[in-house]
Amino acid sequence: GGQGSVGAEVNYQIIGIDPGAGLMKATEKAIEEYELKDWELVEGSGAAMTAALTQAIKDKKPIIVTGWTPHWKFSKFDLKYLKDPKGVYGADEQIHTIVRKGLKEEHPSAYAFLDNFHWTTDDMGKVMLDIADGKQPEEAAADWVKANEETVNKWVEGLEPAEGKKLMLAYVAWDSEIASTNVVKTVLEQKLKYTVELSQVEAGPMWAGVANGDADGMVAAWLPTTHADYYEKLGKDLEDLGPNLEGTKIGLVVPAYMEIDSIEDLKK
Ligand code: PBE
Repeated sequence: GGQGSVGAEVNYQIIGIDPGAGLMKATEKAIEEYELKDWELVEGSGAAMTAALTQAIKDKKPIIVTGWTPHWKFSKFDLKYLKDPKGVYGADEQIHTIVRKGLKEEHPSAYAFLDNFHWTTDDMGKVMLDIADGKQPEEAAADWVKANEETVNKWVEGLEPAEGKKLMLAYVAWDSEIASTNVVKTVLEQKLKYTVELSQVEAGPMWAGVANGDADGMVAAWLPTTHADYYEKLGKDLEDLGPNLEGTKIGLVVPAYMEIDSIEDLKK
């Protein structure tokens, strides 16, 4: 540490998100492994993190946040991940779709669609950006579905409509998952005639809710690393339908104008 160091400039604070996020656990581990003794990981939410980032960039001030890809912040701002030579944040991973046991038998159309659901970081990015620009999540999702009719129709090809049967999807208020969960809800409702309720919870209850059958499914499982502990504990009580998106990343993110490049630079 010391005066003039990046630590002093940002009050030795890393702006975090909700405590249940895998990204928070990884950051606690990074603080330990890089021996960032004076540093504090500030708990908050995805929304509080992006608000702090937006303000800092407006003021051209330094800031360090816990960040992830896909996320609209990379389209709005010039940002960089700090290098992680110790590999604490893991390599690229995938977002998986997870459903409760028994869904296949009870709701075969929903199950088949959820199994088919697969899109790209650009697709998700489009929905996220619309929401960041002020569209309601349902509206952004409906617009994406409308603009991507061909892709969507492939997901539901040959499936029987469910005529009002109810489903519950769990999610956490991470911008990426607000986007994906709303798209999945829209497709289930528009194309397969389900009535879908969304349950916004913390990461632990999201995983537990699908495992105990309170929720029918979720599209927010970051594996194999970020949610490894949840999967280890609950994986046997769930059905993993595999990746719905490839090419994610998590880590520490800073504005490009900051003169640091690596997590190791935080020690100076
Ligand atoms: N995230 C976004 C989550 C998964 C989705 C990276 C903030 C997490 O850290 O658990």
